[in-house]
Amino acid sequence: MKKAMLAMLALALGTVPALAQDVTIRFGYGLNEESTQGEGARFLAKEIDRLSEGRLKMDTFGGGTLGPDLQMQNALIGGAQEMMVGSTATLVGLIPDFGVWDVPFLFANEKEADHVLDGPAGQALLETLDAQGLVGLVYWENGFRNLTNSVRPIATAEDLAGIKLRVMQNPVFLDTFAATGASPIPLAFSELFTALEMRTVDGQENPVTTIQSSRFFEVQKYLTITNHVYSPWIVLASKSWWDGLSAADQEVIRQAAVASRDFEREYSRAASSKAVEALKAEGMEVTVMTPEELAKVAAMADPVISKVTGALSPEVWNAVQASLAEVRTAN
Ligand code: TK8
Repeated sequence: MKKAMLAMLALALGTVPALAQDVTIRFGYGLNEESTQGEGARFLAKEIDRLSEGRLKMDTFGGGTLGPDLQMQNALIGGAQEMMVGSTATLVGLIPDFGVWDVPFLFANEKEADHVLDGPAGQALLETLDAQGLVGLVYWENGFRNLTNSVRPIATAEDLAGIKLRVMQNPVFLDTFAATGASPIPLAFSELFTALEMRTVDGQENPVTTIQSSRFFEVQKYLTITNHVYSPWIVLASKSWWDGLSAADQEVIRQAAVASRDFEREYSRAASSKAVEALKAEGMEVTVMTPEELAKVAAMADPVISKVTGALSPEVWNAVQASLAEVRTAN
């Protein structure tokens, strides 16, 4: 009421351009509020508020309350929800080339991940989302994934045999773990804790920060450090909603998203360095898989990796390889 009157007054006086209407953004994410996703979401909301001087308001919804990643993606495409952060892995059904981030052992460290994701290779992939009704803004960090299970310590490649392992709803993860002799079962993240608790599955794989914030230590005894793949998260907007925003508002959101990316990665890395000790303190038994055993896992997965990379658009794969070569020679 007050704002509308101010707007009319401003128009009548001709002193300032018409005040744009207030916009409320519903931003959903799958992990709980204590997670790195939660920290990143709160930062993004504040930054959007600050940069728009209160004109754009972002409400954050954690714990999958707006639905699992796949459902939110569809809500964004249909224009029923404005924004989200989630795994790139669940975008593969929409755009197979996003499977490039799921290639096991693609990145050796965070520096390589940042360089490739934020460089031309990662940005070109973001642009392919437009044609699918989504706007890809930035990549956040979920992190290098590690294994947990409730059956036995997994120290060797052979130890994976027969472990009922929850994987993301993504063919690369399914095929990779099937190749190692595990029994992969695709499941939405929102159903994972219960599935572990009920022992519908024996184990799962996620970065240590996510294992900690999701309290998987309550239902999983064994943690194996494998760092088998780096998982980015992706901040998405609904394209139909985005197209209705002013260029100035789009710019505010883009800027805030970039700031949130830098913040969230830093936060995630600090949290990650403390997570293993915290998980031990919670009673988890930690095994570090040796490079020799990891090489065996990689060899088992090799036919899958070749199949996956062979099915990618050559431009995407070549751009990723070029970017990796760049960051590796820069050292
Ligand atoms: C959270 C998921 C999660 C991912 C998974 O919504 O599904 O295991 O690692 O972070 O995006």
